[in-house]
Amino acid sequence: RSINGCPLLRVMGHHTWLYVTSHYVIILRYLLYDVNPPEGFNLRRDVYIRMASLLKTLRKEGDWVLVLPPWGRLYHWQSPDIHQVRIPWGEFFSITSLQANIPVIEYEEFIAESGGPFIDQILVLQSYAEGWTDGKWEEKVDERPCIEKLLYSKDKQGYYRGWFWGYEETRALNVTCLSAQGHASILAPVLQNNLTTTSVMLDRAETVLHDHYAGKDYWDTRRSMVFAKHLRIIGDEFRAKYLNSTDKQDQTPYNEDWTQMKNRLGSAKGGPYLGVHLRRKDFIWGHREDVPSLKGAVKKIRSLMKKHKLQQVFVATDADGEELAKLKRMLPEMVRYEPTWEDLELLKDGGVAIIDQWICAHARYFIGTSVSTFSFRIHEEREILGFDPKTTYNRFCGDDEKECEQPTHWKIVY
Ligand SMILES: Nc1nc2c(ncn2[C@@H]2O[C@H](COP(=O)(O)OP(=O)(O)OP(=O)(O)O)[C@@H](O)[C@H]2O)c(=O)[nH]1
Ligand SMILES: *[C@@H]1O[C@H](CO)[C@@H](O)[C@H](O)[C@H]1NC(C)=O
Ligand SMILES: *[C@@H]1O[C@H](CO)[C@@H](O)[C@H](O)[C@H]1NC(C)=O
Ligand SMILES: *[C@@H]1O[C@H](CO)[C@@H](O)[C@H](O)[C@H]1NC(C)=O
Repeated sequence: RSINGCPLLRVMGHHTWLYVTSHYVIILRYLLYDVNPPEGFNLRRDVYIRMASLLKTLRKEGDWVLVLPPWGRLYHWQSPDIHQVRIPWGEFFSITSLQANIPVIEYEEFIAESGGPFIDQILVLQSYAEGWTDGKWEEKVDERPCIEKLLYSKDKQGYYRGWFWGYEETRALNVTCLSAQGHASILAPVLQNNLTTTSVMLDRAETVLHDHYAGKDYWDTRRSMVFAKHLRIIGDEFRAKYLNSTDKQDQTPYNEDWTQMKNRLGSAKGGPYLGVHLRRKDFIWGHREDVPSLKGAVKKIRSLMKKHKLQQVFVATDADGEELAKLKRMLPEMVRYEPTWEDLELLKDGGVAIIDQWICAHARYFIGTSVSTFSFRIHEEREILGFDPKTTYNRFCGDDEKECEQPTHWKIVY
C-alpha cells in the first residue's frame, strides 16, 4: 500500500505502518467504531456521518484512516437461512465514492495491513452516571468507570474478546470506558493526545452527536454514500420494466462521481408513480398515534394518486405476511419489489432495503412514515436528485392524530 505515492514501511514487532515523506515519518492510525446492537441499518448510516466528521478533525493533525464496521446480525434482518454477518460495505455502498470524502478501508483490509486481528484500544462511550449536572448542558469527555456491564471479556491470554462483527479471531488489548457528552469531534483531543496506540475503536459510537447536522460537512459525507452500482442497476431495471420510469424521461440524471453532482432543486420530475414507505412491525406494536392503520394508509394513498394524477403506486414496507395480505386486498394495484430467494441470498436484507429506497427516491411524489430513519434516508436521496421539497417531505398521519407535523426540509449545502 502507498499513500500519496509514498511507500509504506512495516516496522518489525509493532503492528504499525509508517510512510516516509521527504521530511517526516508519519504514523498511520486506524479509527474503528461500532454501534449499539439494537440499532438498525439506517441509523447506522447516520452514525457513519458522525464518525467521518470526527475523522476529518483528526486528520488535521495526523494521518488517520476510518475502518468500516462490517454489517451483520441486525435485529431487523430476519430473512431465515441466509448468511448475514461479516458483510463488507462494498456490498451496499460504492467504496470509491466513500473514499472521495475520507480515507476508508474495509475491516478485512485492516486485518491484513495492521498485522492481524488486533485492536489496540477500545473506548466504550457512555453518558455520565450523574446525568447533566445542575440540569446544565455542557460538552465534556472524561475517562470514567464503566456504567454498564462490559460486552467484552478477558480470555486466558489476557486479551479481550467480544462480538467484533462476527470476526471471532479478533482481540482487543485494552478496553476502557469514556463518558462523553457532545459532538463527535470532542473526542479528537483524547485520541490525538491521550492515546498513542495505532488502532482505536469507539464502541457505542452513537453516543456522540453530529458536529454540525445538515451542514456542508454532513452533506459531503452523505452525498459520498453512493449506493453500490449493482443495487442501483437492479432498481433502475425495475423502474423501467414495471413503472415506466427512466432517468431521461424523469429528469433524474445521476453522476457516478458525486463530487460533480449538483442537481437544481425542483429540476427532477420523477417517474409516473407514487412512492410509499410504510414502516410497520415495531412501529405499530406500541400503538403509536403517529402511525396510521392500513385502512388509513390506503385511503391516503388513493387520495394522493388522484391528486397527482398517478396511475401507479410503489410500496416499500416491512409489514409482516398477515398485514401484507391485508394490504394487497385493499390495494391490489400496488407494485412491490419482491426478490426471489436466490436474489435475497445475493443481495441480503440490506440490499433489498436499498433497492426499495432507490425506487422510492425516484417517484414523482413520495410519502413516508413518521420519524423512520428509513424514510429520512429517502428524503436525502431525493434532495440529492433535485426534487421539489413539496414532493418529498411528506408523511402519513395517524388515524386520530390531531397535529400531524410534516418532516423538515434539510437543504443541501454544497
Ligand atoms: N425492504 C424493506 N425493508 C424495510 C422497509 N422498512 C423497514 N425495513 C427493514 O427494517 C429495518 C428497520 O428500519 P431501519 O429504518 O433501518 O431501522 P432503524 O434505524 O431502527 O430505523 P427506524 O425505521 O427509524 O426504526 C430496515 O433496515 C430494513 O431492513 C421497507 O420498506 N423495505
Ligand atoms: C487527557 O489528558 C489530559 C492532560 O493530561 C487530562 O487532563 C485529561 O483528563 C485526559 N482525558 C482523558 C479523557 O483521559
Ligand atoms: C488501558 O488504557 C487506559 C486508558 O488509555 C490506560 O490508562 C491503561 O494504562 C491501559 N492499560 C494497559 C494495560 O495498557
Ligand atoms: C411511459 O411514459 C411516456 C412519457 O413519460 C409515455 O409517452 C408513454 O405512453 C408511457 N408508457 C406507458 C406504457 O404508460
